[in-house]
Amino acid sequence: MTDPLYRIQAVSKLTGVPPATLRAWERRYGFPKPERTESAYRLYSNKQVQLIKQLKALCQQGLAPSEAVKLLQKEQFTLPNTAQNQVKAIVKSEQSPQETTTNTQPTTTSSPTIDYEQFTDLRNNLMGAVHRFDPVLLERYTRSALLQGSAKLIFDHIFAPVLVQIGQEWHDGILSIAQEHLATEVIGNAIRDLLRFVQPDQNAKQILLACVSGELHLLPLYGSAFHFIQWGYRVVVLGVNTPPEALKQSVMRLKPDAIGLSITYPKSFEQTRKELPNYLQACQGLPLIVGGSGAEQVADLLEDRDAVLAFGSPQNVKALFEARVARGVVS
Ligand code: B12
Repeated sequence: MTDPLYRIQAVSKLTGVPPATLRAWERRYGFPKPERTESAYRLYSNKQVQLIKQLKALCQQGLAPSEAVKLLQKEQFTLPNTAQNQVKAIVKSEQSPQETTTNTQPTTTSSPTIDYEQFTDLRNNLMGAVHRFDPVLLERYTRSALLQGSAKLIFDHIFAPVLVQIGQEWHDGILSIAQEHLATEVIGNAIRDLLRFVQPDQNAKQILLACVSGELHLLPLYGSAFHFIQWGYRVVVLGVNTPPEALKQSVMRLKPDAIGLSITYPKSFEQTRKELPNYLQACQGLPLIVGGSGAEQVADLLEDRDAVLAFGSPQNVKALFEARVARGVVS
């Protein structure tokens, strides 16, 4: 157990559960089992306080304490290594001083006092709900995630790592298509809400974001949307699988200030390469930025085309992008 901090009275105050009930849960179900001081006082960790809050909430919704304890114990599985590493990488990038200097909006700035352990619990709970294929629990944990901090923080620390893990488990045959779809739908709705809430006002510059034809990886596009919002842009997300013709119509109609294309792993890179001139044409001289883990596959076609390849640190990409936007429409 990490950082045992709270005596039973403090836990009772924090959770609203009387000390007698906490002792009874421990006696009957061994859950949660606090450490003891030398003089045998109970000492609870942050994580245990969160578990007690969840146990209380489940009981209030009508579950017997024994059932609620079983449910919570089931959900305390650890993340596979790959996902854990990704979570760490994302947390690290969020904490790096370089990254924080790119924050231009107070609404999306991270705070040094964030309790990351709390996010681990939430991620595990969300994964538990997906494994159980329980839409009600999934919805509930998704909603509680929305209360955890700024939009970018929630996306980077909770929703993105969970969806990456879900994608990974789907790729590995652990999760079914139905489980993946349910999670993408519920968490996707929450991400779209977050994007709406943190958009700058109508006077801000606008960027149109789309995935190339045959590209179904939407999460990276959402990730890029949070970057653009941080940089002060309003984003319009066209979504996955957007052919050049559809982009062209949207550009003509919406008259954005810039266009962003996302490439992760489309159905055929050959098709993407073939269509790239049409995408460039669809932009009608407006600034184009191309990103995503598959963007390098078309990098050679972007040379001398006055388009930005999103490669390197966010600061670097931001500087390149702003320089291109400053040049405006080029024929
Ligand atoms: C989630 C996922 C899925 C989900 C997608 C859900 C969704 N709605 O997005 C599902 C399960 C549906 C899926 C399906 C497939 N997937 Co998949 N998927 C993944 C997974 C696990 C995570 C990708 C992700 O979302 N990362 C999170 C985001 C936030 O990452 P990001 O790229 O870092 O995004 C940032 C930057 O790239 C940048 N960025 C992105 N776009 C843009 C755009 C602009 C303009 C800018 C400036 C920046 C920018 O900003 C973002 C935020 O910082 C990866 C494996 C992995 N662990 O990475 C495989 C992975 C990408 N998938 C893969 C494959 C092969 C597929 C399938 C083709 C499999 C199949 N046989 O059917 C299908 C179909 C996809 C298709 N045709 O498009 C492969 C690709 C292989 C490769 N060589 O690259 C991977 C790598 C898995 C693997 N190891 O084989 N997948």
